[in-house]
Amino acid sequence: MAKAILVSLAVVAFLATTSFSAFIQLGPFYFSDNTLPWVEARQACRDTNRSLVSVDSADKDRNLVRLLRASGNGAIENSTVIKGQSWSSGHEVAEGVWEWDSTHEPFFYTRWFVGQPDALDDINCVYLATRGVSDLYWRDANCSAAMHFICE
Ligand SMILES: [Ca+2]
Repeated sequence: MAKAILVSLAVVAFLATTSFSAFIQLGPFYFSDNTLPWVEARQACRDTNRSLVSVDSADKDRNLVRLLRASGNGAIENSTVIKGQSWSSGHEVAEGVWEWDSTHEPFFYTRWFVGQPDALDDINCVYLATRGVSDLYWRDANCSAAMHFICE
């Protein structure tokens, strides 16, 4: 009995520490099927030799929005590949100092949603908002929140 419980615990521990992310590809971008906190999402991208997406230029931003709109009858929310709010590699290295983790570049290009980012100590990671008219505008959230994510 005790042995069976130990084996069960070992299986649960294995499942808890291993990500089984599946992705749908659209152009150079890979959209996760599952949700993870930011650090785990970053690792899930690394596990496939990719990085969390860095929206570090207007061209890349436009391409991402264009591809998603095309896959969703003109609306990102209708896209068949993006499942919801999605982590990017953007995060704060110090309060008010934003960086693309994948490239370690500061934010030169930005497309924050109105009123964003929140200037809060525990809100330090950037996600791309898909709901309503958000159109992948950037918002910051607590990095421990489980969200979908985009690798490249
Ligand atoms: Ca913050």
